[in-house]
Amino acid sequence: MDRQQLQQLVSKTIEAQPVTDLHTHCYTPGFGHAADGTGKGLLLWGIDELVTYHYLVAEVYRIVPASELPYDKFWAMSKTEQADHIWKHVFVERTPISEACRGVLTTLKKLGLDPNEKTLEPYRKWFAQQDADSYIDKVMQIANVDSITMTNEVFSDHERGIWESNPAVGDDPRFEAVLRIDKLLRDWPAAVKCLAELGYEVTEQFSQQTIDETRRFLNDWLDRMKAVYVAMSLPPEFRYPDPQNKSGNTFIEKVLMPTLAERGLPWAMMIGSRMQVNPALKDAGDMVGKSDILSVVNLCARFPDNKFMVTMLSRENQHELCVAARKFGNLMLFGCWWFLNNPSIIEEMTRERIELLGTSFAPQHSDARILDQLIYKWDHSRKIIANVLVDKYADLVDAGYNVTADHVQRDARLLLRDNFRNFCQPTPATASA
Ligand code: RAT
Ligand code: ZN
Repeated sequence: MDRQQLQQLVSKTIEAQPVTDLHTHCYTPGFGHAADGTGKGLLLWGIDELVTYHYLVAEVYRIVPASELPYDKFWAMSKTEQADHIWKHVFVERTPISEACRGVLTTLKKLGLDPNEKTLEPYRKWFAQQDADSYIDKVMQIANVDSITMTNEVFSDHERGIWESNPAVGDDPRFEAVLRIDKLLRDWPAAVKCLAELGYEVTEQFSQQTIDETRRFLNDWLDRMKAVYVAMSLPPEFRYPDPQNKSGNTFIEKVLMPTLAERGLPWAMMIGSRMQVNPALKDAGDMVGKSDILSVVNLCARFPDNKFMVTMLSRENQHELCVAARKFGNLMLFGCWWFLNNPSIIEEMTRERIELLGTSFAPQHSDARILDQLIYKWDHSRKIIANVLVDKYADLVDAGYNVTADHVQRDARLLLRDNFRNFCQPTPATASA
């Protein structure tokens, strides 16, 4: 097969392979949605949401600084006013060349709209005609995503209330749930307060009763959500074991690990987010810090019956993290998270991971906060993954190996869908050192 044939085969195969998106912030319509008039819907979609994505809020503040538009004034504006402000300054008066801007353009184009409009009105008219439920099908079809994994924040009173009043809210075959529990490690006293209010007999000291009750809380919510894994975003300072955080160590050892081992479910750790360095920017105010890979190694070694899905936010951590994954079969690397979700870095990380791990990782997740973003996040990433694979297959051809369409198909299936799905199957792991 020559390079041009390879290029065609790989692009076609990667485009055609349905993706199981393992981490998003999109929700079933039962959680309420952007156009339902309540202002509280969790499923965000449409042009005003796309343009006010927090990545773009950060970008507009590089152009119109807070000295010209104080943050509180921006947040007091309606969603449409915020979107108009961002569209004018970031998309019309400047060239929309950043990855987050380009994403909006790709999305509009793939929806059949012209991305050159000077105002948002024509888009608003188009989106107003869509119905949330069938729009999900449309977006999934364009993005070729076969399953959307939610992020279900058990410590959000609003979201918990929805699960409690409508236990079937997660029952939509297009979506899977994930139990998100940052507070249990990031702020144990606040988590204890919340659990106590919910009727669990817990105290800040880890008595056997607190251990049992916290496990009961996790099991109750894993059952209720039918969650496919448990997730946390953790700071760069996260350590295991952590001499400064005894309750954190105990929570991991006595609560989280045994609960998940018993159920055969992974713990997804997203490590390296330094929260709120500029709180005035709200969701756009977080940043990145370098993390400690040895802590992940310690977890994988000490808990061979547990499974760990890990992504790190710092580019500098990626190589060492790949090496760690070579040592432990119970460690699955995933995605190019947040500030890494840019073409140059996706390419670099995907090459590095293939070179060190073959096809045994999950190269990407969308992190879509707004449903329509599935379209661009996957369009952009698929192209990069395909290009990297073409180079890698070309190297095999140079080595005299016969690369066939079956090889490409098998690899596409593993990378975009089955590595994640298989890893989440409720079976215990056994780390191989
Ligand atoms: O990428 C993002 O949108 C971040 O704000 C976070 O959602 C992050 O991905 C997370 O899940 O904490
Ligand atoms: Zn996320």
